[in-house]
Amino acid sequence: MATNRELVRVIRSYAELLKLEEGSPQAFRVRAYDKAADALGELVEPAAEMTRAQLQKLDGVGKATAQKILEYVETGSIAKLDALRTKYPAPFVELTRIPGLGPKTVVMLRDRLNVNNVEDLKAALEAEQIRELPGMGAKSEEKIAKAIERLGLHGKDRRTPIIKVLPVANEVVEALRAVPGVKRAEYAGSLRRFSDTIGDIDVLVVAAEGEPVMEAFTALPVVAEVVAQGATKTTALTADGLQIDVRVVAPGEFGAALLYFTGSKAHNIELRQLAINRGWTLNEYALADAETGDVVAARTENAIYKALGMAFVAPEMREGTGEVAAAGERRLPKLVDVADISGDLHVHSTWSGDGRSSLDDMVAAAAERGLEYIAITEHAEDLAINGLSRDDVRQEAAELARLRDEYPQLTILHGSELNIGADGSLDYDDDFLMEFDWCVASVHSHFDLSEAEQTERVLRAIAHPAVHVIGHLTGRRIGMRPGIEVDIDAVFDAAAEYGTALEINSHLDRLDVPADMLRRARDRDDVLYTISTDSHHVNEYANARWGVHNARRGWVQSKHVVNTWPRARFLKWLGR
Ligand code: DGT
Ligand code: CA
Ligand code: CA
Ligand code: ZN
Repeated sequence: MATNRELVRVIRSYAELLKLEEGSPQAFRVRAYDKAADALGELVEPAAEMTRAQLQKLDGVGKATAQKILEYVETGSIAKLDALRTKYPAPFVELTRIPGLGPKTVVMLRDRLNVNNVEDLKAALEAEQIRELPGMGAKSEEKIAKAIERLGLHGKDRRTPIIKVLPVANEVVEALRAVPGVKRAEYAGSLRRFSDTIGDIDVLVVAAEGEPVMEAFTALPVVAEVVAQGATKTTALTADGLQIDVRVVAPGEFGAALLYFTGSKAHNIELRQLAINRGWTLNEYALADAETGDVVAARTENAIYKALGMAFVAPEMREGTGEVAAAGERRLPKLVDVADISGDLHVHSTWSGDGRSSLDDMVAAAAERGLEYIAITEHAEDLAINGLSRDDVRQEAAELARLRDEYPQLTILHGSELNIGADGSLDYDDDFLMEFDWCVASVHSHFDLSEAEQTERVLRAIAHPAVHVIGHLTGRRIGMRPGIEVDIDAVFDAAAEYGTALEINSHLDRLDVPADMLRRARDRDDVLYTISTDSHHVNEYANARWGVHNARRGWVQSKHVVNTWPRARFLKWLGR
């Protein structure tokens, strides 16, 4: 029976391909299917067991969507979706990830220049053919070329943003765990290390026999093509061209296999050297004596690290950037953990144009999650379609006063998410700003300025007395929009000097500040962070865990994350 997770994936693919068909991401049908996918994602009961009438009662699910869901549940596919996949193959759809190339443009590129993938596009750029198309010029060619470069879209060895990979990996491991004889199924590789983009999914399964596992795997609905099938290793592709490697290992070898296939390669190489120094070998089967072959440790990762004289290294840190030495010398940082989070300092509601849950619902959900404090931070007035006027701000303040009475256990800060202008200026005026309890300042525009200009505008916002934190520093959307270029060391220096925190935004397509930037400050004690969800819907509070994973990848310690602090300490720091 189709799981909700599977249905969400299928309906999302449909919405994505409809964008091309309809020529716009904002088309009514596209938005309808996206909304339906949201509704399915929130559902607790299995959608596959629901009747047509029940489905249509779901928010966002209309007649056509209900029909598609039923078709999928009954037949395992949707004829229209299959037709769209044939018409718009994955390498072609990938073109829409490039900023400035909307659905209409990529279809035009295909019609006029026979551009079917990133490779073709690069060739067309080199031949200066793009500038001849309506609405394009030499400047657009330059922009596109730069975006391809910065997004790392190279055609052949293409990488997929983590937001697309994680649901697929979860679908696979959950299905494999249900196969008879399977004791464990986990994903390893770059996904377990929580990389921003993923080359392929590596899944490890513990089972006595491989064949039944591989039979079940290759029969999964998410598998579109089997590349190679064996009893211990099988490789398959999804309809989007994402590769999944499944390996079956014996229970006694699971730790060694998990360690090896989690990587990274650089981390593995350092561990292997430590093993060699002790007269041992380390591979995907065991840590063993080089002469006798006697197994030293193999069952758990922990046992292997311990035998090598090291502390356990969190998967997010295994990048060969000093973690092996630190674990050997017992000086690994105490990483932030999701259980440490006690507040959320970037929260929207329908007061913002793009909010999707009401203020009352957002506050109720925060209280229900047991958060000690939140900051309601609607968009500010300079964001034309979304922002709050001064009048709105005053009205919302009155609502918050009412909600504070209703939820005495929750501290509700009246905040704002300000827009950092091209010159670093902010919304409203300084007197008005000082009345907020909490201000996030974020870049939402002018992504193309030079590094010097970007750094300048961010530094100006950091120095503003009303600003407590900089939101999603680079503004990147992983694999879709390159972030602004900033002098990150200058940003850290200024943040430390003014006591302004840096937000680690938890949205899976943002994860911003990026981990490699965070790592540059790992030895500093003077830079503070928030890990916030930037929620626009009650379901998004749960995204905090993604922000935490990203922070851990950046070696961020709990003590430096202000919203891990208990309320009293946090409020004291805030000066109230
Ligand atoms: P990806 O898939 O490109 O996002 O990155 P990974 O890290 O998942 O790499 P992948 O799928 O090629 O291999 C999974 C893990 O297997 C990798 O992290 C470490 C291990 N591995 C692969 N090839 C080698 C190798 O040549 N030497 C060593 N020591 N480990 C390897
Ligand atoms: Ca991989
Ligand atoms: Ca792999
Ligand atoms: Zn926001």
